Amino acid sequence: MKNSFIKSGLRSIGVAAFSLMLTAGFQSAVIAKQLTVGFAQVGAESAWRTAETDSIKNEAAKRNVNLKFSDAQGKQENQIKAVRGFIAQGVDAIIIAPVVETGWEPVLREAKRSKIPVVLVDRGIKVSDDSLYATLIASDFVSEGRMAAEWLAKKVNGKANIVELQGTPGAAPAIDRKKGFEEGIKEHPEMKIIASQSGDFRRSGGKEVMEALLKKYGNEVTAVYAHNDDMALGAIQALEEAGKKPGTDVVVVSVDGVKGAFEAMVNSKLNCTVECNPLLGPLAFDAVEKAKQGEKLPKKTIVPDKTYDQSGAKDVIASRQY
Ligand code: GYE
Repeated sequence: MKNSFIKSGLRSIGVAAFSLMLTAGFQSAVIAKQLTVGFAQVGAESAWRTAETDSIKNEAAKRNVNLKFSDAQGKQENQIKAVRGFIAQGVDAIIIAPVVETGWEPVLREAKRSKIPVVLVDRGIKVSDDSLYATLIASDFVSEGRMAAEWLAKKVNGKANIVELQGTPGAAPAIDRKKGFEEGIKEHPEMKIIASQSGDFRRSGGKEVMEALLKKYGNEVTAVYAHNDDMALGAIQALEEAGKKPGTDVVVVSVDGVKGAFEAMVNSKLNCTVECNPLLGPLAFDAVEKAKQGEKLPKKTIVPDKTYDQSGAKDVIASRQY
């Protein structure tokens, strides 16, 4: 009697232990399920962009995510095609760095219908229904433009003839960095934008536009505001080739804070850069994981920025990660 009681007790403990093992095994299988994530990248127009791509790729590898990478070569139609491809493959989530702000509704609706969460990185979009994406992780570009304007205003004592080198037409950072800068110089009536053209966020674009504008305006130009460092570096080259001393004869300010900008500040050719952090991989995959778990995310996470100029460049250049 006693014996059979103990036996049945042991049996039920055994059953309980076995079922516990099964649940634990099942749970770890669920946790370990490898995520497949599509990343629709803009292209490789700038050092910033390459740093962002590396950050996303490295973080995917760290988290054992199967990453499907697509380079749209600067064209929205390629990005849309890539996103449609990701949907057709049934990926678990999609990360998009949208080339331009508009034109996203149809493809995002397709992703939503397929229940694939979309995480936007670095550039915002304009849609009437913000449930079409889970979250946006980006800098505040208006504030970057304002910070560049404020720094320049101090440097030139509120007086300058400025050449503005814009980013890609229709891209959020081009629109907002222009807006913020214009707001920032408004209270300085003697700060004027004498010419404003797109250099497409590329070094070659910055150089070509600057060459043409120098031919047209010559010595009138006293400052350059570039929407990114690559264009500023191109403009610096054009200024030097025209026999000018960038950083001295013409004040140059830009946005991003890439290594090349710090080198140019150490060499006194670039005056100031407003940092825009491209290392978005960890935040992007945190968002992907949360969205997959059904967590509600804030519509926007703002990455903080900081202004750097020649005075501090030497001290921090070695510690810059991109
Ligand atoms: O500033 C620029 C670029 O979208 C914030 O894109 C990004 C911008 C960055 O290529 O260099």
